[in-house]
Amino acid sequence: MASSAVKGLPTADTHLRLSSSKSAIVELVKVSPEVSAALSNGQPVVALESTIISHGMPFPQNLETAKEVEAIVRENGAVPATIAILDGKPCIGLNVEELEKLARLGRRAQKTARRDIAYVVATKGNGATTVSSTMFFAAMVGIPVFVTGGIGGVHRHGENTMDISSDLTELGRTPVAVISAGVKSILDIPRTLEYLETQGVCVAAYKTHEFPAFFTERSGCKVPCRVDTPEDCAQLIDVSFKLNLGSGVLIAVPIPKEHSASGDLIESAIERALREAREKNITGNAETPFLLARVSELTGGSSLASIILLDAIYNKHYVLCSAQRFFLFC
Ligand code: PSU
Ligand code: MN
Repeated sequence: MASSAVKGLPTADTHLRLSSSKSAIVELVKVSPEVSAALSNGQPVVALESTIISHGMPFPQNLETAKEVEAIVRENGAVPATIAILDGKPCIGLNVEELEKLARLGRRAQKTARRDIAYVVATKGNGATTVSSTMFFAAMVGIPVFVTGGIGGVHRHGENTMDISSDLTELGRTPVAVISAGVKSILDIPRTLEYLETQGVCVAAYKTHEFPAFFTERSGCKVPCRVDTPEDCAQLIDVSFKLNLGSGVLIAVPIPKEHSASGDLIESAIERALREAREKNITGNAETPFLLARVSELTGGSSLASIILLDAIYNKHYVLCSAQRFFLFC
């Protein structure tokens, strides 16, 4: 033991021993037989998050949507791996019973970002993974592509509150490609893009130069990279990983024009929901679920409908082809 070690504190040696060995990690997580087989056979696997299931919409739409998204992944020749923590066990790939358990738990499942993972596992809780924790687990087992709806970002007034989603730092530190419909305008999109730049994240938009705002194609913010085909996406992801940049790639795919809900209606609902959140002092990780639920109420469910539709559509059109082709390509 080094003589300078402070009594009672771990030394570099003990730290090494305490940090998880590979086999300890494998024991902590459960990879479904289907996902495990696909990974060892080099078949394409697409990771999916679970906060959208627990907190994004009510039962039973959440279960229907989750199943529908998995079916789209399969139709496109890949194996879906929905990720969640059930009874303290991080599960990579859920079977139908597990998916239903999570859908029925709804908000009783804990919204689990990177910072919450250890606690949910240690207390044998049920955790729905956000983008950050889903990326973490996807990278752990070697899933390079992850498809989701909206990612977290810098909140409006984030320059004062410091409320910046850990999704953004995760994108800076974890080599997974996240395919997303962008960032909702409940957040501060220009600052979100600035923050991603600081984190060194490659941000590309599909068939556009503009970063999409989830419900609408346009946010008014330009991105430096434009990709026009699934092959472009695959190439970008492949090069980023081969260069060992260590960071993720964000590919934003706008909602198709014909399906985007009325931008004006949703925008005004967002403004109102934001005011209400301020008045009720709803902050921190409670803010996004509050805003999403309120916007859904204020728009008579049309934003919920749009979320469901979006999950069903954006994958089908482009994204899963890119995930699939990525594997064919490499
Ligand atoms: N944005 C959405 N829908 C969502 C989320 C964000 O439009 O469901 C979820 C995602 O799981 C995302 C998380 O990773 O919320 C971000 O939460 P926070 O801002 O607390 O980091
Ligand atoms: Mn937050």
